[in-house]
Amino acid sequence: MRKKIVAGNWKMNLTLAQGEQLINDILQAGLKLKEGQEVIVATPFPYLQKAKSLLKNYPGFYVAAQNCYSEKSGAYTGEVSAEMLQSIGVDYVILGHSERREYFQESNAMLAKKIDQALANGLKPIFCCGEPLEIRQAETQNAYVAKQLEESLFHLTEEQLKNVVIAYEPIWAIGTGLTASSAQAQDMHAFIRSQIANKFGREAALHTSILYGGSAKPGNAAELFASPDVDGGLIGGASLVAADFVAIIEKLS
Ligand code: 3PY
Repeated sequence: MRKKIVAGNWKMNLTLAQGEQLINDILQAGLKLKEGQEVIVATPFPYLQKAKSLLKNYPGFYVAAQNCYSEKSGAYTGEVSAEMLQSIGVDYVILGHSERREYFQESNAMLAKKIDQALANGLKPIFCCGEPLEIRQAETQNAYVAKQLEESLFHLTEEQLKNVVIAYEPIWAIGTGLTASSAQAQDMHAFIRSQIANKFGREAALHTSILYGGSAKPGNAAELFASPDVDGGLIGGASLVAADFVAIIEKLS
């Protein structure tokens, strides 16, 4: 009913030749995606077109950017607009990754504008949310994530929300080797779904894919993906190794 997705977030890694090799190695594995399953590679900007051309004959495989700017166009040196991404055939865009929130001061309000730009240009946002360690320790993660959803997504219409994928990424599990337990992930995913249901209705909530991100790897993917509200993963480090990424994709049910 809702899409099951594994998305690889390459972050700022690999040369073009290495990226091309990685995609070819993934394709070599001959994965047979089931109906409703998708694989996404989120490459650095300069490789998007190449990635798209390598994947274009493979149904179920898509390309994502890792960011776009919050304005339509203009004097914003160094930025990349959603329209530019659309013009080279990009399908998805990751928005609000915790690294962007932390190192580039992206606020919930700015992310709302980025979401609008992405949707207005036919890109599907993968909207990241998640709490830092001190919030988890204070057990206030639900309120923290609810605010992120409210301030960046809840201005959308139900129709627009259909094109949004949510990724829950507990910050304490990103690049740290720590992973949320499948129970912690399921609890938060169910909470996110309940928030969407309250705002947009039950149907919309049931159709929204919610991915888990944060040190997901072949060894824990099956357990994470088995939870009823976990619809796949946004994969960091393990997406840079073809065998690991393929093994994670194979855990999708
Ligand atoms: C991680 O797993 O480290 C990620 O940041 C995925 O986006």
